[in-house]
Amino acid sequence: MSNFVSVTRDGGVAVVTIDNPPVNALSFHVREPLMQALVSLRNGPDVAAIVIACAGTFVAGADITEFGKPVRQPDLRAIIAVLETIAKPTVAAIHGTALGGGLELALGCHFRIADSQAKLGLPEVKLGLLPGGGGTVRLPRLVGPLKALGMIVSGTPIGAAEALAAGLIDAVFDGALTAQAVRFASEMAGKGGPFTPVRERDGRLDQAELPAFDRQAAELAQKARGLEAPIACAQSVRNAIALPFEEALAAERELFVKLVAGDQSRAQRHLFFAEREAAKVAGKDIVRRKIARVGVIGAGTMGGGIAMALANGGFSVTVLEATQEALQRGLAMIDKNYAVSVSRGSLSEEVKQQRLALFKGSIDYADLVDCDLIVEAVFEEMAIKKDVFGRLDAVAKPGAILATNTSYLDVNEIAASTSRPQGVVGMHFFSPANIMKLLEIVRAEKTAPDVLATIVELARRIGKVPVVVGVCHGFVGNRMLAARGTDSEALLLEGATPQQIDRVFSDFGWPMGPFQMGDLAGLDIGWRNRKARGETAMIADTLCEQGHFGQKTGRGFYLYENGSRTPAPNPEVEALIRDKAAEKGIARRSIGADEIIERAHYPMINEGAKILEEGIAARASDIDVVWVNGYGFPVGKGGPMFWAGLEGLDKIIGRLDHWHERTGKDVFKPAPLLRQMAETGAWEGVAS
Ligand code: T1G
Repeated sequence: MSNFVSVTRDGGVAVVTIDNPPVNALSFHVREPLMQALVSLRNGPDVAAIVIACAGTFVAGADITEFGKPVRQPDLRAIIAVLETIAKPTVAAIHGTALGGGLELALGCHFRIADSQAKLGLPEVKLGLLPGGGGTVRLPRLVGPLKALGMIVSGTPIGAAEALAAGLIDAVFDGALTAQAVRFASEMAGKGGPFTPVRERDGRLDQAELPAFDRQAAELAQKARGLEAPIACAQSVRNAIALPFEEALAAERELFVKLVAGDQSRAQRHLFFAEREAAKVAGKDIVRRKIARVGVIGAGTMGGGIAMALANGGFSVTVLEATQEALQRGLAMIDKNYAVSVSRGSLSEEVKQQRLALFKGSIDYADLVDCDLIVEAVFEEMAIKKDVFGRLDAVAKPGAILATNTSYLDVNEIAASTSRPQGVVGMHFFSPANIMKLLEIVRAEKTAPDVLATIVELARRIGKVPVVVGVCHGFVGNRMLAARGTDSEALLLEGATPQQIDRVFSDFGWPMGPFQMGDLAGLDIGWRNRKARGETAMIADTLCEQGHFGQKTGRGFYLYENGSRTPAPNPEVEALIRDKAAEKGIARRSIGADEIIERAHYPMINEGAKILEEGIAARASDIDVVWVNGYGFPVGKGGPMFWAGLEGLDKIIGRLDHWHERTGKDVFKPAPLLRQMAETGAWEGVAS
């Protein structure tokens, strides 16, 4: 047989085992021997039943690295077609993760049994695709169209218990799964056929469900924000109800071929690998420090969210505040946040209690002496940070890691305020810290390699997407955010409106435009930062001087009547902009969407190039991971640096030169690396 597929016998049952570490992706070198095995077992006279099992985890899908290349036969559909011609019972033994093509392979079997900890799903939509191995046509036949629609459009795997209840699997076992599968298969063989392939099971496909299906599909489509895959997924599941099996299968293929060749899927596949690349820090063999107990200093919005993220990852957390009152307020907020999750059904009361049991509150630094990691989340002021780190340095045990959640300040300076700069690192969480995926891990000059490796591993353990960045003002994300916003005031003065700019951003795929985002976060935050840096923004400063900070004051760039969160145009802002433009002698004109896109996004990309030049980010793809996971850059565009490739570096440089000439602003002056990359057509020379 082959190294990747082996066949063993257990009585009359043949066990086909796939072994292609790390996740048993269905690469060509797996598919070919798998096909051979199935063909030979199909007519094997002494084979009563067949079990498909895997070493490690069940198949986690097609091999994503093969996409975009010519498909080598047999492809997955051909293998499943053979599987469905086998008259003797076939059983998939699922443990770990059965995802994408892996679940589709299992849907080609007559029966599926699973370990109680198994996860089953069709996450292709997260790669800008739809299940291309018959999943959209077979899954609805087992779980019903509405359940299938939810699973395929969300791409979120389900657990074994839910899969059993939904009719996706036939039994759940704890341990010795392959042996259980052999017993199950023998029993089925003993009962005798015929065994109905899933493709022939139409019982759950009720045309009468179409109206309800279309309503649900329409709701999901509204959330797609320009992504093609969710729409294609819904269409393909609908075909399973409305069309005969073969026609629906052919239609699925057509949609798959179109999507896999498209920019959106290329972008999302880029992000899949970029996230994994970003988590690779130099020195695979570095011994990580043991982290069991964590301390968090500050129980405000950020501190509370960070403490929850750590507890959700299974860590014991000591929350320290300056006063009892502040501590109680912080712990009450944590309790309330968990209660909200319970009320929404996304957390059980039992798990809530388990998590809360991991928290300990204190107002005494001495209670941090047994912590392996302490994360500081106090007010964003250098003097306060230094005071905290000085006190931490005095109490923390040798080898403890001291982390700061600063989003702008110089981590080298903070580290220098301790006697152990090698143990200091930045952990820049994004608000709400218990939800947002991104963690910018700031490597200071003296941060020890094992500290970095330990925090990257910890980040993955608490479900975060880690990206290691160097020290500069605003690190990668906030620094590029500033560049993106540099010209937004000029756009207003020259003729655009906040609504217009925000609409262009949401059409581009952003969850929200800069003015709505400013109102949501609070205009006073930017105002304080500008004042600290001696910078001004005429319109925003005027609003803040008038006490209009956005949603929290009911008025900002938009109006929020009666506490509503829905922004309404603010005529006073439009008048203010006109007055300021007149004051500055700026003739207002109509400004198009393209101009708005380029004057906001091109400086951002240019800043990204400078960040790469300075080594603040190791790879262009790291910048993409930061922006997609921390700032909502549209996944279908792959992140700012990937999108720059789609947009065309020559075009970007041409327009940057144009605006640099017109405005004289540095953000438009093309970075040398950008010109260099335009010659080579990609972010080469800098791993991407
Ligand atoms: N193809 C190729 N490589 C893969 C892979 C895949 N499907 N899945 C993982 N890898 C690599 C990954 O890049 C990394 O490599 C290593 O394996 C470990 O992964 C026809 C169209 C299974 C939950 O979307 O979600 O089937 O960085 O770090 O955290 O309909 O991997 O070490 O060099 O993520 O333990 C659908 C993708 C494919 C699932 C494990 N399947 N994988 O998580 O490990 S499309 C998916 C995952 C498809 C069919 C279609 C996760 C995991 P390296 P890891 P992990």
